[in-house]
Amino acid sequence: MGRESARRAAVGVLATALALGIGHLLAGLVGPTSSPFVSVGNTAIDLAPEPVKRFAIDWFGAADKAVLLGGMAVVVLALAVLAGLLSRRGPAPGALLIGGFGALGVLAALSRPDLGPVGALPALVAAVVGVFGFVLLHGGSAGTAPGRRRFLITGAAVAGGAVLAGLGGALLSARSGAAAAREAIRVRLPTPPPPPPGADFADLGTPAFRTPNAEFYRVDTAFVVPSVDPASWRLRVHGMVERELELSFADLLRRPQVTRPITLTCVSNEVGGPYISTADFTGVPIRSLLDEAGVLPGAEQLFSTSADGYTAGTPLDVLAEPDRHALLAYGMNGEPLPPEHGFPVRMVTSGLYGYVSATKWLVDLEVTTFDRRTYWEERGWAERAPIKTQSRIDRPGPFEKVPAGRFTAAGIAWAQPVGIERVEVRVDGGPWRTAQLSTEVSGDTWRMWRIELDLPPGGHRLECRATDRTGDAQTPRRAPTVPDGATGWHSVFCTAQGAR
Ligand SMILES: Nc1nc2c(c(=O)[nH]1)N[C@H]1C(S)=C(S)[C@@H](COP(=O)(O)O)O[C@H]1N2
Ligand SMILES: [Mo]
Repeated sequence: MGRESARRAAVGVLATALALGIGHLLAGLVGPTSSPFVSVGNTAIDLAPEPVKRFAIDWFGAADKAVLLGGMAVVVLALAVLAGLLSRRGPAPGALLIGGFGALGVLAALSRPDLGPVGALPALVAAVVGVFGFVLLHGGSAGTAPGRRRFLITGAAVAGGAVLAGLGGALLSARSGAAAAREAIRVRLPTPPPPPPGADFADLGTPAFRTPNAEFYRVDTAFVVPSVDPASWRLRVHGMVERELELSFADLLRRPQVTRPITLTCVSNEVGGPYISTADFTGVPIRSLLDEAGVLPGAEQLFSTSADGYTAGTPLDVLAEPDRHALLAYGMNGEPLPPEHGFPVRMVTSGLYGYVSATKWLVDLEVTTFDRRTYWEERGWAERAPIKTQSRIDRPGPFEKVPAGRFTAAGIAWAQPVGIERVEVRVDGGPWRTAQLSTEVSGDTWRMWRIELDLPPGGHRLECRATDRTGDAQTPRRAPTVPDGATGWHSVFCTAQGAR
């Protein structure tokens, strides 16, 4: 790239950086999700075709947002350079390109369910700053050596301004954020008691019975964690009910408090996958709210909406079951909900995959029929999604080399809400042997298993299968995660080494 081209590319990058910096600064005042980068990121997530989303969840897991952020940064940088390079004669082509993308940013912000028209302001101002900044810098970049020096100084000033504006926006967003409210909040929450002895085989590589909040799996469509202030939080329970309810956070805290250990599971979990965790959730039984509101005949689902516009539908017949544990939770393992797990209030329902039953950053509950379609249903996932009985081998790990002879394999099994009756393991297609189970805490939670094997030297294939408390065995039939959860037996290959 010649010196002139480099300069023009720099003009594109500087104008774009300034635009995004100012947009981020304004978003600090208007609301964190109105930042152009964020609203475009959120729109990209919602518009992404279902297989792309599945790919992102499968391959990047909880890092999927960071990967998207990086990808967007690369695209924006490329466009900014292109805007500069296209503007050989005059600033018009680059200004048009930047203006065009600015307009897309405004449209993205306008389409966000959590943002009103004011939410498009940061993107609008960013677009204007981008276009005018580009034109001005372009004019100033032409000419002779002293002009070049001046350009360097201007460029440094603009870059500095962009960074300062961006940092200012980040600071403002952090201060307005839920994190501060969460620190300040006072909620009576029971300290989780130690799980009963033998509730896990963590020394053998299974997860601990209770998952620490920081290690709890996370799956959601939110590019940045929605920020919900408990002081202004209101929950309406409405639709096909006799009496509409409206609750503040304080109202919720005044209600009888229940704490239950529940194992949450994601429908996107492949056989052997990691999207399963357990916590003590504290909150209010959903059934008590529904009873108070009085569900009208003909109603089918509890349609929940989150602060960022995500929706889910929980079958009312499931929520009406007397033994079903479903909570409006505000506590997790003795702490207020962490921001990433739905602060201040989320749903948790034992026995249903998270996408139909565990709405985070909950703001609205509508009693309705299945005609009302939800975020994931519109993308091809099932209306009803009970958790399928599953088991997983955690030890040995895939292709692990283990000593030949006596070896203890271990893993987990789950069948919420009925619980696990039995886990069996076989080696190299041989006879099934029953594993030893961990102490049962509740049908709502996972159970660990372990079994002592005698492995001759060489390669081996281990398989496991679970049977639930109703006597139903885990099916060997392989099914993909779409539309209502993967099935099949988990198997692991390992190599036993050395003499027995
Ligand atoms: N607001 C909101 N709630 C949501 C989701 C989401 O994308 N947005 N994802 C659901 C899915 S698919 C799952 S599996 C659980 C995961 O909860 P966790 O992230 O606390 O583990 O949250 C559910 N609640
Ligand atoms: Mo999920």
